[in-house]
Amino acid sequence: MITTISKVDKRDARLSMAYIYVAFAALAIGGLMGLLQTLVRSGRLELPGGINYYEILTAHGVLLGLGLTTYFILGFQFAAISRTVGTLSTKARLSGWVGFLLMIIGTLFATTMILTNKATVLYTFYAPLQAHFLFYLGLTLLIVGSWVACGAMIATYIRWRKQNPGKPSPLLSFMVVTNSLMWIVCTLGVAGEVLFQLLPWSLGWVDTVNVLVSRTLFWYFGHPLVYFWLLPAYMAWYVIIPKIIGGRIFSDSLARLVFILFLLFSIPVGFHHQLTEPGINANWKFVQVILTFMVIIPSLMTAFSMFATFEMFGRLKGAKGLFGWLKKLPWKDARFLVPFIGMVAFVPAGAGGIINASNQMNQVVHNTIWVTGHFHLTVATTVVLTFFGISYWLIPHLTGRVFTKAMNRLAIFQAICWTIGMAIMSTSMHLEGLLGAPRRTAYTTYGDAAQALDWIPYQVAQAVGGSVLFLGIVLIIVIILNLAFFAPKGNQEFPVGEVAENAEKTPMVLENWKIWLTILVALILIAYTVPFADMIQNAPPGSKGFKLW
Ligand code: HAS
Ligand code: CU
Repeated sequence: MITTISKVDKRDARLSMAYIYVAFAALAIGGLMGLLQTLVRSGRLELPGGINYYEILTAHGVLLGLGLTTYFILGFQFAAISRTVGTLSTKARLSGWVGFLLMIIGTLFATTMILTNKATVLYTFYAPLQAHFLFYLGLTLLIVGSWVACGAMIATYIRWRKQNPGKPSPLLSFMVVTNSLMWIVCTLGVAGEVLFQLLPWSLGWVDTVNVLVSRTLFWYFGHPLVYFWLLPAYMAWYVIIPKIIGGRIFSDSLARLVFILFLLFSIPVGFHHQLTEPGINANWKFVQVILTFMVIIPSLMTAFSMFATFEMFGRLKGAKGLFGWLKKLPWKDARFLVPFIGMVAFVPAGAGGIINASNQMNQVVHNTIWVTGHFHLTVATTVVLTFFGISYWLIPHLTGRVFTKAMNRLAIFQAICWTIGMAIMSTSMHLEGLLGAPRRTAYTTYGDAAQALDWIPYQVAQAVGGSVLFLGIVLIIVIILNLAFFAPKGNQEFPVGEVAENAEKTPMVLENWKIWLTILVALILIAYTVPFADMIQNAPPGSKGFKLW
């Protein structure tokens, strides 16, 4: 399939850039909070002005986990849709802006409440911790805004399908639609939690909340959330990296199958975050652990596919031997190198995930800082480095500028800082977690308990890693500002890879949404109906709200 990329439509470019600006603003503020956290936990810093550790921890999680990711992904996905299935219609573009506006109002509500210490409930906003109702209202607007945006993308894809009956859609647009559908189905859970439980409770309309139901609805959303972050990175790995290195996509059908498997298995697995929680029958936890192991398969297929793409490309260039192809890859191009480091990081990151998902081992690591180490490798390294790599061609493409050699060098240095900082920080988090240190905790020596004193050196190491990472944040902001406002004018294409010549024809069944959405709903009902009914029928008395800060 050949996709020609015409010149960028300025109106579509402005829409994507609006999302991307907010993403990097969130990174700048959220990154600073991260630095402060590691310094506090090292025992070397006390926050001034009575600022609370948990307040900045909440700001860090919400701004980076929910803000940076969602805004960047929507901006990238709009660009991907507009470049592959055609310029947005006026209506779709308007929806893109309405979604953006709703999200901005929501983000302002939520951030204001966090920064005024009225919503210090962390990014998972677990009940019975109770935030100001404007925090929950803000989250609702954020979600509704993202639905409007995803709706505009799906509508643009449907327009293409109608104009091209019987043809498989461009791979990138198919991937965007899969991720958007997953997002809409999973956010129904968190929207239900916020609208029917947390909002009425924080407004005082009801006195108590069913804690187990609220957490279950959260994780019904919270796990697919992490794949909503990962899949745009996979889009870049499958479709864009082959073009950047000058190679071909290994298989269009395999890539589509991987995305369908993510759609099916991402959602009915939330219990792997609740394995230690009472009130859920062990058999149902077992069912969801099995489904969790199913969702590892598409990542293993992705690893296979990436190796295949690299090897195919290397051999074409005359590489010999088992690993000769490694020498042929364009190591000096930040648009390749930076996401590649993300891929390498995903090997230990994914292995850690498999440990987490294994019921017995979860008992060892759950609620320890090991888990924090896990998600700084997955989302904050694999995904974020890939997003940086995307930015290095996407922003110049959208702003009509070029990624200069000097910026390329700075980007490589930035990635080295990020890798070193994250390696130090995440490794010490994993090790400290194995020694039993809890996550989500400010500095304390637990009354000089011997075990707690053993943890402190790891926390100092985390502050060292965090400081190197903060340098990385400063550098990425410099690069992004350059690409958005100062780089020389030019023409950067949107790189879309082509499928290898001898590849098979893509079966249309992969694009039959009726089949996949039906299986998805069936899997969700199988995994959740009985335990969910149980949580409501046999609920203990609800809990009143707590403000522990
Ligand atoms: Fe996770 C907790 C299980 C993946 C994010 N995870 C979290 C939390 C976050 C998160 C944010 O089962 C904390 C939530 C909270 O606040 O409480 N996770 C998994 C499993 C996977 C997994 C099984 N997680 C992710 C990804 C995330 C993410 C991706 C973000 C983007 N996770 C868990 C569990 C918990 C958890 C439990 C709860 C823990 C607890 O008790 O609280 C799997 O999807 C991982 C599969 C991945 C692989 C790796 C494949 C490798 C590839 C790279 C190829 C490399 C190449 C280059 C080609 C099997 C694709 C290599 C070149 C060389 C030269 C080497
Ligand atoms: Cu999960």
